[in-house]
Amino acid sequence: MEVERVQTIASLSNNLGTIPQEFIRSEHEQPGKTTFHGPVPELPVIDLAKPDQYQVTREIVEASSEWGIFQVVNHGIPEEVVKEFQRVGRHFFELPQEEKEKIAKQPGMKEGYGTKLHREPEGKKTWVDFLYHNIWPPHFLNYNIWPQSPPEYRKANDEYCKYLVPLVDRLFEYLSTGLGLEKNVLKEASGGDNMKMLLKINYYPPCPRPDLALGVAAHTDMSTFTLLVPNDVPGLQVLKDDHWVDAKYIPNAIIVHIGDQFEILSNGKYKSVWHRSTVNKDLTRMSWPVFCEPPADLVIGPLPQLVTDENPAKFKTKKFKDYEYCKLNKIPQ
Ligand SMILES: O=C(O)CCC(=O)C(=O)O
Ligand SMILES: [Fe+2]
Repeated sequence: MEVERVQTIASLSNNLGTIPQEFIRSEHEQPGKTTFHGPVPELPVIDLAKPDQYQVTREIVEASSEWGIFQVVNHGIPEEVVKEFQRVGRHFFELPQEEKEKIAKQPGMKEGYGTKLHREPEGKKTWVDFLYHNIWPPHFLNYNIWPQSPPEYRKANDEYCKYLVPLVDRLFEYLSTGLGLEKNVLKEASGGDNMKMLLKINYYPPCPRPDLALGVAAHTDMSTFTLLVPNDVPGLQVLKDDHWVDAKYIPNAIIVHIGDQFEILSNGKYKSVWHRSTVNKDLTRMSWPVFCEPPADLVIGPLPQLVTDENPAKFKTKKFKDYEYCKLNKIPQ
């Protein structure tokens, strides 16, 4: 099946100065009309190297409860490791189209190169192509769906994971102790060593009408949490107190999104963040979210330790795959 990629549409649109009708969001979504420009507090930035680790825990708990998102600095992933990981990802998207199509996402598959085919309820499309593949745990990886070019692709991803996995574990511990629980509780409740990490690379080509289009429409992630590195073209927006606010680009920071599964496990103490992304008139924006997900058959619900008569369960308990099915098909949970 021939699929039209946004990258191709973009190269035609840039000459015309307009975008196809199906990319023009309805007014209540258009970034030109809905981006908040008033004074707003900035997304919390948390320095993980602070000597007072109790303070770090407090800041993470506060950010996860108030915002559902924060940026971490001094996180232990070397800058050159991130740069190389980003370089190889960008290289893939700059390959000739037929090369990319070799790993095109097949219907029903989660992994592969793709473009959102289904229109959203309002009939609109988003200005992005993407690549999905798992990056952890090693026994779960299918290298057939990984880019073969550049040749350093696999090494750069392995190297990124070498640092990302300990960071994920560390964040699990802060978030667990921050709920008054033993440090291993949240990780175990998310599948322990069977927890999966799914990489998505978003490629947002330049767009002649960034005021009208969206890269990714408003959503919450269904992960436990998501760790994202963007390139230096800003575009992430977060819904805070009913306003769409820009996330500031901080070189070398990692952006941590609380996803639906942490909201559920914490019985609502941590908030899964509504976010979306905008696109740029002249520059290609890219982002590399890693979704930390429970195994499909794991049952997730509010942790019993957090449910009391005064604080009854706010969410249903169900298998992650059932949650995912409802979310993807827009069926109430
Ligand atoms: O590009 C971004 O900054 C956000 C992407 C995102 O939210 C997603 O792919 O789930
Ligand atoms: Fe997201």
